[in-house]
Amino acid sequence: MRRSILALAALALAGTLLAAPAAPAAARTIRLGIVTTPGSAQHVCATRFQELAAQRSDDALRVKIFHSGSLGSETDILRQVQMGAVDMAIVTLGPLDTFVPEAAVVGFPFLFASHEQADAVLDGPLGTEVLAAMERAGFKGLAFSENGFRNLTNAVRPVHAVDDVRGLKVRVMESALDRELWQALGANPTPMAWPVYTELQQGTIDGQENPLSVIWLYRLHEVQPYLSLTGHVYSAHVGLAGLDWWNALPAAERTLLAAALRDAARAQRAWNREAEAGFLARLRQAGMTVDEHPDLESFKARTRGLRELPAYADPRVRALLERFLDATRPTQGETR
Ligand code: EAX
Repeated sequence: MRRSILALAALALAGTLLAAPAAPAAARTIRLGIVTTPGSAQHVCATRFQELAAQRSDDALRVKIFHSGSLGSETDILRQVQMGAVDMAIVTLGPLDTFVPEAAVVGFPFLFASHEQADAVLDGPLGTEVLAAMERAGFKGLAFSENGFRNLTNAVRPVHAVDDVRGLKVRVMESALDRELWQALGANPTPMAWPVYTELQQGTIDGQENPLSVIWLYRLHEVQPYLSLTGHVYSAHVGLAGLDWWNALPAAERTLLAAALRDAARAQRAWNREAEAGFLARLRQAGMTVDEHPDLESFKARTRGLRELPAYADPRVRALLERFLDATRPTQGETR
């Protein structure tokens, strides 16, 4: 008896010694894809998520971040998540709308008047509905982080009013909505995957639109002399997982990961907002001509009727858009 206990103890000890150093028994590596580079909004959220997941699981949940286009474009990343080749992703909502038409609702021009309003709606029941709609395309939508309000840059002329946009070749995301939107604004929109520095440099396209952090991080000031603070669309990011992969996880891991991503998204949004003024100062210092107060009324006059766009033709999507418009209805004196 004594001997067998000793033998068992020895076996257990040997087992401990042979085990990989400090790796908890159930360690899991989670492959997460983003298109952008370290320092970007997606990367800030991804690294915070990585830290929180590791901390809260005693290092059992290890997020491996694939970044800088190593998995292709955001559209490519989404396809890989659908197929299970990648477990999770943080992507811009634009390219998601070709998979999940409800995503186009969030990108309606001049929908949100402020960050606070975007948070209230996207963290509330309407945002939850958009996340839930992702299941129909094989995604588990988990949390909204942010890219920010998008602004137009170009190399041809200062853009003050919407008529200045006429005929500009503007790169847009691979999004159903964005092509229709920029056509309605009078531009000549060209859908392209990110990044687009070379195309701007070579003049294949005249302009593009993105939040200030992206314009700075991708050094677009080197090839785009004019920046107009149009803030025409609030560009959300979404953290999501492949639905089948997600459903196969133990419930406790799903709970931990969902909370970690939500917390990471909140921290990322705060970071983004704090950093924005600094990006504007740097872009100006780098020589960009900035129109801080473009004639937004002229843009809004053109975008008001856009609920009739094909991107909102599906009655389910249209109904959701109407509810978003109701929830964000401007108060007296403000305009959308
Ligand atoms: O996330 O494709 C885009 O314009 C995105 O905003 C860009 O990848 C930054």
